[in-house]
Amino acid sequence: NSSIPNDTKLESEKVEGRAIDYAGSYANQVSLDDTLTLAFPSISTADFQFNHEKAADIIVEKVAEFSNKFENARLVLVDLTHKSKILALVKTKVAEKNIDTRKFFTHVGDITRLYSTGGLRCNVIANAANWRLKPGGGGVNAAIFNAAGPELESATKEKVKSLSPGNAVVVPLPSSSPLFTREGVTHVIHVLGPNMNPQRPNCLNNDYNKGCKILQDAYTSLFEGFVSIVR
Ligand code: AR6
Repeated sequence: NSSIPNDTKLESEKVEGRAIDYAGSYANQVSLDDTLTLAFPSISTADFQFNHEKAADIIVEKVAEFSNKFENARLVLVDLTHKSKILALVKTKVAEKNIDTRKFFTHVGDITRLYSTGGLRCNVIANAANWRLKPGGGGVNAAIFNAAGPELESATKEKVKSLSPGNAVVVPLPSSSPLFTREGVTHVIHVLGPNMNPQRPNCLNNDYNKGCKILQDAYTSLFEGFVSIVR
C-alpha cells in the first residue's frame, strides 16, 4: 500500500465508500423490491396559490383513504426545502391520524433526483401540470419535463392532449428517458389542480367550495392512477 500515491489512496477510499453506499441502497431496494413508490408534490400550493391549510387537510384525508388500498406500495409527499410549510402542516396533521408510516411519509428533495441524490427509489412521480400538458412554465412541471427529456413530451402527447382541473393522466416513461435510466422512474402521472392565481387560466377567484372539491378530485385521480400501476 505504501507504493500507492496519496491522492490515489484517497480516490480508492472514496470509491470504496461509494460502493458501500450503493450496496446499502441496493440491499434496501431488494428488501423493498415490490414496494412501488409514488412521490408527489403538493398540487396547486405554489404557482396556483391554493391555501396551504386547506390543501394539507385534503392531502391527509386522501392519503388516509388510499393507503388502505394497497399492500406493497407507499406514497411520499415531496418538497424542495426543510422550510416547506406544506410538509410541516401535513406532518402535524398526519400524526393525529392512524396512518402507517411505511405507507406514507414526507421527504425533502428534488423530485427529479430522489434516487441519485437521496437514495429513495420512486418508480412513479406525479407532476403538478398545466392544462395543455406543456413543458416549461415553472415549478415542478418545468423540472420534470427538463429532467425527462423530449421523451416525456411525446409520450404525453400520445396519451392525451389536455387535462381539465381535478384530473390526472398516467404516462409510461420510455426507457430512453434520463429520468428512467438515472432515477428508475417508470411512470409520470400528470395532475391538474385547482387554480387560484388570476394570472393563470381557469382561476377560481377564491371559490374554495369549488377549489376544495377539485383538489380532492385531483388527488383521487392521482392515487387511482397509481393504484392502476400497482395492480
Ligand atoms: N421537486 C419537488 N418539489 C418541487 C419541485 C421539485 N423540483 N419544484 C417545485 N416543487 P408548482 P402548482 C414544489 O408551482 O402550484 C407550473 O408552471 C413546490 O414547492 O410547481 O400546482 C405548471 O405549468 C410546491 O410545493 O405547482 C402550472 O401552470 C409544489 O411543488 C402551475 O405551475 C407545487 O408547486 C401549477 O402550479
